[in-house]
Amino acid sequence: MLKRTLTCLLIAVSTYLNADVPLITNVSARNITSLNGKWNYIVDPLENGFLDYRLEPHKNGFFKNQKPTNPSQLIEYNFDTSPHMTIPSDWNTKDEKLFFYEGSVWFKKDFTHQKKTNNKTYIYFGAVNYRASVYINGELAGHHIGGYTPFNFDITDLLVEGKNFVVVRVNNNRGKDEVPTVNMDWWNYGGITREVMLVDVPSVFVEDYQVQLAKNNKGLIAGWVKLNAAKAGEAIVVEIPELKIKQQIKTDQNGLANFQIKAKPILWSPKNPKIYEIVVSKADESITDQIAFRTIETKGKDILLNGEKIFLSGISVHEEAPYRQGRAWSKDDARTLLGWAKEMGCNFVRLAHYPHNETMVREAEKMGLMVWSEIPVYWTISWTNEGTYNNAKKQLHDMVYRDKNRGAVVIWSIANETPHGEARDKFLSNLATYARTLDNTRLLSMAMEVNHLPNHVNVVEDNMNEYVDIISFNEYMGWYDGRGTSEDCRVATWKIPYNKPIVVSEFGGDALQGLYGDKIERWTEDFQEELYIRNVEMLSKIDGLAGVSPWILKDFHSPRRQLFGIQDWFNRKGLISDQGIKKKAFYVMQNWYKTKNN
Ligand code: GCB
Repeated sequence: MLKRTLTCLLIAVSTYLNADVPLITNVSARNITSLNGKWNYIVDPLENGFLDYRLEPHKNGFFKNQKPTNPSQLIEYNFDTSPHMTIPSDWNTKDEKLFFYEGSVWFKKDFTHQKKTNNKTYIYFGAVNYRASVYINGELAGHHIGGYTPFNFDITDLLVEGKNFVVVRVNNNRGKDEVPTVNMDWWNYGGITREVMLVDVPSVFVEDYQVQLAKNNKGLIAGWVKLNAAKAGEAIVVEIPELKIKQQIKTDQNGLANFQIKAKPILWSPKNPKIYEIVVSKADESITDQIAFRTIETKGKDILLNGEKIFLSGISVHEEAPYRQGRAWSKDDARTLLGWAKEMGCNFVRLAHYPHNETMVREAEKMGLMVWSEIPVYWTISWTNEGTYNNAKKQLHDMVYRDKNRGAVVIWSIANETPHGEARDKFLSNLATYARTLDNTRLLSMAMEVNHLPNHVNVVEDNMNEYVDIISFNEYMGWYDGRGTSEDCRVATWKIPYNKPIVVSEFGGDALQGLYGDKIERWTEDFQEELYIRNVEMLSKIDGLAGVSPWILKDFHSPRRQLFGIQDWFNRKGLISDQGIKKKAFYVMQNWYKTKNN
């Protein structure tokens, strides 16, 4: 029986199994205990932590964190004498030996806990890439799949008074049917890459809420508050002190309370990123949040923020740390990356190619940057596989749920550079329809591809156009596309037959910072600068151009980038080097954005 359970577990973990525990919203405003810091780790390329040499369930699975009870007992692992890693982080940049490692690593941390009555305790992970199996005191708390979305498990009954331990098996093997799939242009950083915490809440608690303007209505705040339990008659108070709003509501039999409040808040915009403090409370708890109010819509080929036309002066950003390599996760990381975007003159960031950490989105809001957020439905994933679809759907759901109260988020994007085809169309149209049911107040997009025809004719045509609000596409004129020279931009013509706003979600080319030469010499800053000048010239002429987010803010690690002496495992399309030095092309964008409306 045990054998079957473990074998099933391994299979399930490698395909799709998410314990469907609803997400607690705004965890950092709750009663939390951080589990960041030192964790012991054991690298496990052969899954010894689960299986013995016959691939039978191991009697002493690593999740048990066993210690010998007498000196002759054989136990071939010991977390306490194993090295430690500081969490959050990725193992690839924390341990030299693990730079290229993809597989399993087990992590363990000890902690103390005082049990309280009428209380629940959850363990919350901001993200673990890609598969996580979480054990408390040797017992399974749950599994999660998906490297960029948060998850939590109720561990109340697994905790003991005093000393406890948590073990997490993390596995980042790529898989054909996964999201993303086996092939992508960024580092598959493995590990507990975002914050970990214990969250203490009352037994009946406010699990989730939405406080935003009603769709395109500047005078009505609409939302709901939801308890974790189907408890009717619970009194909830929603307050926005600065607007002198205090509204009492009562939950229905589903534990849900809807509300609508007439109000005239100052609207958030890049020029005036006004944020209100709101408080959601009931007798035994009070949650404070920071919320921005704004409207976003399209009209013909224009994007309107608060009813006024706005150009999205953007930049694409990977969640990679400034100055050091590895995953970004902290407030400092966010402020540095977004600070560079502001310095460039941006009012918009495309957070590529997966949901970034919550801090990044919150900081963008504070700094006056509109956000495009996306899921890693990237290139050619398994369009006909139901598990793949459900996985993408779940990641979309969790992205939207986590950030639904962030006014700065204006665009949800559901795919990047996917190939035309019936199965793909079915997959993406279903996903788009689902996205609308999750949130009908924001704009929907997906980064499409360009069809390059003879005589420099570029066409953007995609069956998905009817499902999106914004036509966005990635073009690489002067780098991959055309004849690979920026001169092509001068003669290029564009056919984009839709009456919708156009956002060019990528353009660019590589340059090694500090390498100079002729403007036709690849990899030099001069080549990249020229490419940017010509692209800006070309794109400005496109009818309906409502924004751009060139590729990319900063050089980032990618296993696809092998050119020795130039790339050295970096995609060098950054406008800033991995060491934080600005390249010449940075100033091309800065100068262009000075002429725009931000
Ligand atoms: C793209 C992809 C992006 C790559 C970039 C490149 O179109 O969307 O993920 O990193 O091109 O540098 O080739």
